[in-house]
Amino acid sequence: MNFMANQTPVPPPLKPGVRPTVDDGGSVVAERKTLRTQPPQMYQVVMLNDDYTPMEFVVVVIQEFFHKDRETATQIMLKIHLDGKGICGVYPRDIAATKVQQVQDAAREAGHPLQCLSEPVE
Ligand code: TYC
Repeated sequence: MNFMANQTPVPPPLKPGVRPTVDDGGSVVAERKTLRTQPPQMYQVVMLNDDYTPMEFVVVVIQEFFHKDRETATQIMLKIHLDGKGICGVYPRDIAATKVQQVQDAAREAGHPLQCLSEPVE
């Protein structure tokens, strides 16, 4: 007896959670994604306190390299003195790195141990 003669083949039952795959004939669909330009990552220049650099030197450095008026520079210096560190300015990465180098060069030149660093914001 021939059981296959006039019967349509029945696919095996699907496992739970498995959906049948639709044969798309191998075509590839490109998804449209709008890529927006992101603002550059900003870096904050952080100055650290120490026990030796004179307050006046720090104030002048902040005025000169971070373009703060004397009042603001004094407030930033005092914050660093009291808290151990403080932000002198926020810039794109290369500019922040240049500020750090300028401060360190000026401090070494004057014989002070003043330290600063840059770090990404957030
Ligand atoms: N603590 C220093 C002093 O008493 C002053 C100072 C302030 C040093 C800020 C570094 O980043 C600094 N002379």
